[in-house]
Amino acid sequence: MPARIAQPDTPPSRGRRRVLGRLALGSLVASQAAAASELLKPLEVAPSSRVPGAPILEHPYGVPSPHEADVVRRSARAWPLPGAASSMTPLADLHGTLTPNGLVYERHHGGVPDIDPDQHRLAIHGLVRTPKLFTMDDLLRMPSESRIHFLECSGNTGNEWNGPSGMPVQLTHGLLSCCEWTGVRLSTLLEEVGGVSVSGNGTQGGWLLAEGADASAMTRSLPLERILDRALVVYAQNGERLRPENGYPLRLIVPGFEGNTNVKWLRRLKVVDAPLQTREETSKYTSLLANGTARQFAFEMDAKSVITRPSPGHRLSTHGYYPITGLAWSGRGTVRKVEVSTDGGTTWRAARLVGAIHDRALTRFEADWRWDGGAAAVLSRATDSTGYVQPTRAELVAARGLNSQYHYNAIQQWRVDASGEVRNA
Ligand SMILES: Nc1nc2c(c(=O)[nH]1)N[C@H]1C(S)=C(S)[C@@H](COP(=O)(O)O)O[C@H]1N2
Ligand SMILES: [Mo]
Repeated sequence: MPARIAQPDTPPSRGRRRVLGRLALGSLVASQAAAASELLKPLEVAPSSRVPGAPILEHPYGVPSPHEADVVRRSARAWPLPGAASSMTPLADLHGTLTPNGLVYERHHGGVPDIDPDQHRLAIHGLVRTPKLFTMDDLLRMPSESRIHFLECSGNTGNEWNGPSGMPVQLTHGLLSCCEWTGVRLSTLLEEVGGVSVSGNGTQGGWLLAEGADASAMTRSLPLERILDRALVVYAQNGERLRPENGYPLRLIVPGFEGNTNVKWLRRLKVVDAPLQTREETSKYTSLLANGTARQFAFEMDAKSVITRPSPGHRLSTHGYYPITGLAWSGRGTVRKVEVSTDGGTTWRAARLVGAIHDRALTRFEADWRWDGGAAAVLSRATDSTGYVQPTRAELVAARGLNSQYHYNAIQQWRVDASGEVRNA
């Protein structure tokens, strides 16, 4: 298990502090008066209209505006092993629910391999009727499916188990992304190898061993019955082929299951009749409970939510209206409801769910708020389609103890002080 996370190696507030006051209605009213008198004379020609713009093809592959240069992945920690690394999604600066490919969080156990798609093969073998090797061309010629799903590392937010870490939302919740994934259904591939022939001696429908072609050869056993109706073997994310760091040319997507089961650089699927007890499901990715027993195969990521604006590092510059916005998700279905509190959890009210609500996908919520200038504490609480309600930290610790870093999904509070400073305290 990785050592506990120390203070971030990047300052908790970003280089360019975002002052949320630009969005405040209070300042809008003041600036509207100035703007109204401005409008009595003809509008100036915009300086950017006086000169030709940059030529086309300056960037054959487009890049963000240089003004957004600090919206990048960051890491909360230095990893002790070569190739082991993670980088986190800048949640506070994103809008809607999809994560741009260049900002999808990364977690590698053995570095990013360089794989030639023409040489890459996917083997499907074990308890199947006709084992087969698939080329990328074979897979691209099969019926495809595109679905929007979140991906969350089971270690996400592990730094809050012992109370507020002081970190900003990127470093507390940024092992979280959401993409439209395109590929072939696992069930279609299993039909292609003639179906599974599991012996059925008490193992309920068989398990699937998935293995990556990276230096860590990430290997997990998955219960077939629970994933067959939604697992995908994907070659594309958000409309383009997978990025190298996200599994190019092929990865497994198991919607709602903890990040590490979504094996990247996928080279092998073996149908077996019982879990293989690999390193990643025994020594790693099990949770030691307070009573000394271990919680193993805790696949689903439980319902969770977090406020992304305002969040630590932001400063509210004027009193008045602020939207409280953030993300909610559940590994067990859809988000049914998000409530927010601005008084530390004493009173709650329903937030709006903005945009389409997809199964096992990030869902954007927004609530209206007037900041009167006093101290406040903003929180969000998700309820999913199973009726499960996101727990408080005290409830979570009572159930799981403090021995494990994994599957932390408690309600997260951000404090706003009288100066408008937002902190994770
Ligand atoms: N082959 C392989 N697959 C892997 C990993 C890895 O190191 N090697 N990391 C896992 C972990 S722990 C997570 S959280 C997700 C991260 O996926 P991402 O880097 O695309 O965000 O991939 C999983 N799949
Ligand atoms: Mo992970």
